[in-house]
Amino acid sequence: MTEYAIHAMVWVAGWSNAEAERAITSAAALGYDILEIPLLDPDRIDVAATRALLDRAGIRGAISLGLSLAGDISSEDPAAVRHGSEILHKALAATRAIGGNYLGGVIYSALTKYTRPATTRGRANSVGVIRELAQEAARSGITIGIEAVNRYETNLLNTGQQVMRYLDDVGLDNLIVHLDTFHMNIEETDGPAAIRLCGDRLGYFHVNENHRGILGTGTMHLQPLFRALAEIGYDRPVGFEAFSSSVADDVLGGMAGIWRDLWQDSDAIAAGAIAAMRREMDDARSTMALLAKV
Ligand code: LER
Ligand code: MN
Repeated sequence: MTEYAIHAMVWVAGWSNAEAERAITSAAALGYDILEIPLLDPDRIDVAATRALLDRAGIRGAISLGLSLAGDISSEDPAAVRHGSEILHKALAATRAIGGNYLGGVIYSALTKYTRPATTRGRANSVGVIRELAQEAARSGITIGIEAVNRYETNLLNTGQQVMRYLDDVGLDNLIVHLDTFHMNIEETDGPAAIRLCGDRLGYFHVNENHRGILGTGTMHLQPLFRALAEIGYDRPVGFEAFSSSVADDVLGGMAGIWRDLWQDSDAIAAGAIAAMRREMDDARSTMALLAKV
């Protein structure tokens, strides 16, 4: 059974206990299985309270983040690499403490617009830190997700193919490719082909409209993407993301360029998204089953 996830910033900008309660109870009430908590600063989470809220709501937490330049593990500056590594290990501890099994996102570089290409030494630094992180994560059964994002949010991994090469270099099996329709729409030559190429290494899939607003109101064609997911037998999480300046915080909102007020009614867009994702996934699986009989 596919698990459906949703990014907490559909409801809240921060993670006070009141914000945690709002996002967790709202996601659970709409039938989501996983709430993805953005944790750019892992010191700012009350893990015990978060875990209690998740347990009470009967859903699981996942942690995602984008590193800042001060913690850029793809840098050649040892202080930045060290700081980034500390952030990631704290985020891993938080993932474990809330009972989660997934830590991912732009954890391999800063989430920012670079003005220079990644360097060989910087990439090697990134691979080294992620290898250590994944080794530790494996001890608690946690999967590490490497999310390909567009050129304005990293200079290191913009496509699924690049992520697969990076994973080959890390060389461990608790890492997966994380794709996102918003970024794929900008960077992939052919979205469904990218999904097929990643195959069973695809482990997390973000669904976004092309403008990151209300699903179904933009130009994103979900059908071919979900058919490709069905074709590869994808049965891992499918997660909804949407960002609006009326909710997003200054930090992640600033990093991801969330300048416009694209929606206000969080519950309504979250309800529409889970219905759309379920419909697309179910239709795609039925179509594949019919085609298999031809
Ligand atoms: C960044 O643009 C992104 O896609 C998100 O998954 C970051 O949390
Ligand atoms: Mn994403």
